[in-house]
Amino acid sequence: MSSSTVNSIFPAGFLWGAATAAYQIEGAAREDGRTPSIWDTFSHTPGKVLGGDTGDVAVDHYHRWREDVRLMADLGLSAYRFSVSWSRVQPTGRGPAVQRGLDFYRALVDELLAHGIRPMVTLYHWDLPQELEDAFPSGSSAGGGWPERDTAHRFAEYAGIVADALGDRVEMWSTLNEPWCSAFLGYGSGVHAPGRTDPVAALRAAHHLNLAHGLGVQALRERLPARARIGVSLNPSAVRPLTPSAADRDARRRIDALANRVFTGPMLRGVYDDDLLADTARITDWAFVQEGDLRTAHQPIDFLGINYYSPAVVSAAARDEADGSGAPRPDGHGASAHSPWPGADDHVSFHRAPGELTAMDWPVDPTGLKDLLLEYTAQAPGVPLYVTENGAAYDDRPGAGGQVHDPERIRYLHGHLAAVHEAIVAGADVRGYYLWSLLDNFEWAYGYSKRFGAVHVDYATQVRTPKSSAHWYAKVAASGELPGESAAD
Ligand code: PNW
Repeated sequence: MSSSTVNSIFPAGFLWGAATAAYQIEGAAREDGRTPSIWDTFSHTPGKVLGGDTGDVAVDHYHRWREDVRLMADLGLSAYRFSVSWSRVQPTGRGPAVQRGLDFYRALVDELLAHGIRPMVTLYHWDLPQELEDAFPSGSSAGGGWPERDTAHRFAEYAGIVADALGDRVEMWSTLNEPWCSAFLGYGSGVHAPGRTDPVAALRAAHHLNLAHGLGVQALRERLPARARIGVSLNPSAVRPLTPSAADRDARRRIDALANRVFTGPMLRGVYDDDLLADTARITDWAFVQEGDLRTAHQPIDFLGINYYSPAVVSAAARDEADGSGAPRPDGHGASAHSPWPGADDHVSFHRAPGELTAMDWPVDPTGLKDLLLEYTAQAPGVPLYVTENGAAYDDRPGAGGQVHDPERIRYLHGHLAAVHEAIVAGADVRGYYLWSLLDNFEWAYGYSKRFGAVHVDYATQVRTPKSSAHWYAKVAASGELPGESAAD
């Protein structure tokens, strides 16, 4: 990427943030009226999460939020993205709200604002109230949840509750985090909650998430003041063909449809593309898409959040070449008993992108981020972009004196921030960056084994220690300038 020794100056007002999600940090899983979400059920099911880890305690943010806001203030962050636990504020997923749950988030927001930190609320970061997963509105025998249309309406009602409670003090609102993961890892490959493995359910879930987004935006618009900014966070796949051959480019097209256009089609353009419908025609006729749904999903949005970690490389299916050997992987990039790619398995093989690997075995390649930012600048003209997640897991261990030295993470962040800057110079309207994550936390199917935090957490004592990357990021945030490469290490 940039091999310059000159500092990259970010636009004035650029937000320097960090991100978290409720289930990954809060703990207090049974306090103040909170009921189980699908992630409580899933993590308590033996064999689903590495080491049998759960979010019961997590990093105890529910009790340590003041300390955590102080940490952010000490690091000079100007923005913080967190999610609301649905079952903490509306335990059954329908009906009246629980005031204590709402009070927690109001107090958190007030504390952030008192420290000059702009909150971004994510309404849904994967923790569906278990009661909604257990409901069977259309008589399905497999379960309810996102494959059921009613869940989208329940989400809109919940969005209204949170808007009523926080709308006077929160300006930035995101409906969903990474609906691809909710639909295809939750109901397709089953490596995320609720752990179902049914390609039809996965596609139904994707549609109802699109519908939920649209209904959610409508519910927010009705209640929020005009200054509110409403958007969504997607994890678009920066997917490349292994070779320029027509066959490999067709594999790329298939994954682009299933990873990206299945959401951006409805949300940004009000359509499901014909090739997506054709590729999945043997699985479903998409009869669950009702008249008007696409119009509902296609709401004007005020920003688009891009979450990015690593690119994907695909080719036409060729079993012996692909690195599909290893154990099932939560990212769907390895052999797995159940695929998160309905209809694509006979056609597509995944390959390792070049580049150093993080502790997730995800290759480091900042160009993917620059490419995505420019691609969505073109696809959503006039819609400001935020990088709502970017970061890396490494095997961080406190050294002598308790300090955590993580030069790999500094290099990762430096490379990706340089990519963001290059995208801005090339015309992308990127308004902010939220590092994933503020704190080490519950990394879903990997439990506490993967540390993404800029701040180290000792899980035995809950002691927080900013890693060297946190101090580095604080300097970048304070100056609004990314040091030239020679100054990165
Ligand atoms: C995102 N994949 O998750 C989430 O938004 C965060 O909650 C999470 O901690 C972070 O990225 C790091 O994993 C993903 O398998 C999980 O492709 C899995 C995948 C992508 C994103």
